[in-house]
Amino acid sequence: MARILITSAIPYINGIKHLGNLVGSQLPADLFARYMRARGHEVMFICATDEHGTPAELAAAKAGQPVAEYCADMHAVQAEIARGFRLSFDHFGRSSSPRNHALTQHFAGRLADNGLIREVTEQMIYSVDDGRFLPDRYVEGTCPNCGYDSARGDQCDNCTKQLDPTDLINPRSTISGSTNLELRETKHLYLMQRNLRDKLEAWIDSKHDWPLLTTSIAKKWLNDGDGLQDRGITRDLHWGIPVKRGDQPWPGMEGKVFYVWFDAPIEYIAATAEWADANGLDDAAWQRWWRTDMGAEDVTYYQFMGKDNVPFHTLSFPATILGSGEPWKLVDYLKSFNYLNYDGGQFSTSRGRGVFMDQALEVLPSDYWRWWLLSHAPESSDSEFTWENFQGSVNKDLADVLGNLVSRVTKFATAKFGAQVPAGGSFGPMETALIADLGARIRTYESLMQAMEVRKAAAELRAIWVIGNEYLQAAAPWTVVKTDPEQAQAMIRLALNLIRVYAILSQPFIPDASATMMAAMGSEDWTWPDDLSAAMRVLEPGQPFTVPENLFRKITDEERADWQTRFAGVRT
Ligand code: B3M
Ligand code: ZN
Repeated sequence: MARILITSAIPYINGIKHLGNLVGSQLPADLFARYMRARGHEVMFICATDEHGTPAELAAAKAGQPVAEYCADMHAVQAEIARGFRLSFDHFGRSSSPRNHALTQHFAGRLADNGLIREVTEQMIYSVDDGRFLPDRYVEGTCPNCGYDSARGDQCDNCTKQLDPTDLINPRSTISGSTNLELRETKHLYLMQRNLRDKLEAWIDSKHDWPLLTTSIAKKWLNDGDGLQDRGITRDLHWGIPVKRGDQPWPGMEGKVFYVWFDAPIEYIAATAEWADANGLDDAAWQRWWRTDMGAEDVTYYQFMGKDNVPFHTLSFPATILGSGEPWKLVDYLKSFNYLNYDGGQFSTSRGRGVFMDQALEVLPSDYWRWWLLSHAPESSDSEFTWENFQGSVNKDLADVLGNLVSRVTKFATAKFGAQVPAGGSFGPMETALIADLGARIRTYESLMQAMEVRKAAAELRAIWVIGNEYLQAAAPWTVVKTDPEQAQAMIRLALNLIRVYAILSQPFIPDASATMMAAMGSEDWTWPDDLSAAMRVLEPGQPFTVPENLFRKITDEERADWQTRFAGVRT
């Protein structure tokens, strides 16, 4: 039994995430966590909300709420939706937790002790009327590049140029609209990542089994000159983790907070501590996942994220960890994803384009979405959600292939032999051949799941369902029963066992349907079919079973058209 630590990139607190966000981190991480648990490993699966930074403050202001209250509410909303999608986090934490405050301040203190922090005095925009500095999105003005008059301090939405607040022409405060702005000197802390370049490079080079998408992004940032700049890790904001050196004040940094990207990845660790707290456990309980001097040397750590987050996880966060000089666990395997597009364009949170997690669950149960998203995960390239494709996958894979097999077998068996596993006959050459074929496919499925080849694993699982249907088609117990009822009983006994095995194999993808299938077979034995021949005999003659409710329904053309229209517009 191995020990597996899994983290998903932590979603920003401001608003409900869309399906593209879901498939880029939380959902594949859940797939992997479920699979690893099913194989009997000890798993710690961590996620959280990312609650700091200007987006959180601005969203709270828009909602007319104090930011702490807004974050608490939105955390509850996101946690509820995560449950709706059956995301099986061991803990869904909050980056604003006391644990993250303490750990973030601890890391900053260690980095300073190790000579890796320098103080930089710079000119920033200060709003006299608002009585505060205006970092990032707190200032708007005319883009120096294209003349667009509502460019934001960090970027122009019109021409996409990256900006500094001081680049804007005719700047104004987004808080008050005030133009009574001036440049004032302010001091910030910079993490001297450049000093850690060699260490980071050696570490990345040692990761021979990382996917190309991950290493190419890491290398690009490492070598671009641009990438490994020393990085400002503080901001003049109210909401965030106060700048402290460990538990000591940091002279000259009063009233400032750490930059959101400094504290967000530390929340992976903090959320594990929150997990221990929530379960009444001591510090050793979470440290054995994170501290190699406390038992984490035999932990394998997997991270899941969208490609835009890779630089922060291959360079910035490791720089924090390595720079601390303490024995914290570094990531062993980083699985990153491309983007999922929506119906001929991009998903967009700011424009409300696409299907958002709450809306998806209003339309159909989570298994439908899980199956489509995972079987179309944007791995080697971007992929696209279309309603036609979604309808096709659901109707074919889930309803025609899997759902149909379950309903056909259980209904026929009940009608002909009653609601118990029939006892007659014994497995013949066809059954033996199916077991051999299935066994080989399960081994392939296992290696794809282990390698986090999400799409290929889904395709293999589908193939596993298909060969069950092909067997039934060829064996035709509904015909055989007329001439050789004993043999037909053996076939049905095999098919009922097959349903149970499918429940186990499919559970990481479609947990609700799997639970329904297992319950219908009257079993609670989720043992992974290492020995398939034995697994196909677990349901013994006389074992009662039931006909489950229709596992999956088909999506009609009318519904598809309706949803297409409904989600084409802008979410309000
Ligand atoms: N919240 C960005 C995102 O949701 C950011 C990830 C943080 S991971 C530590 O894509
Ligand atoms: Zn512009």
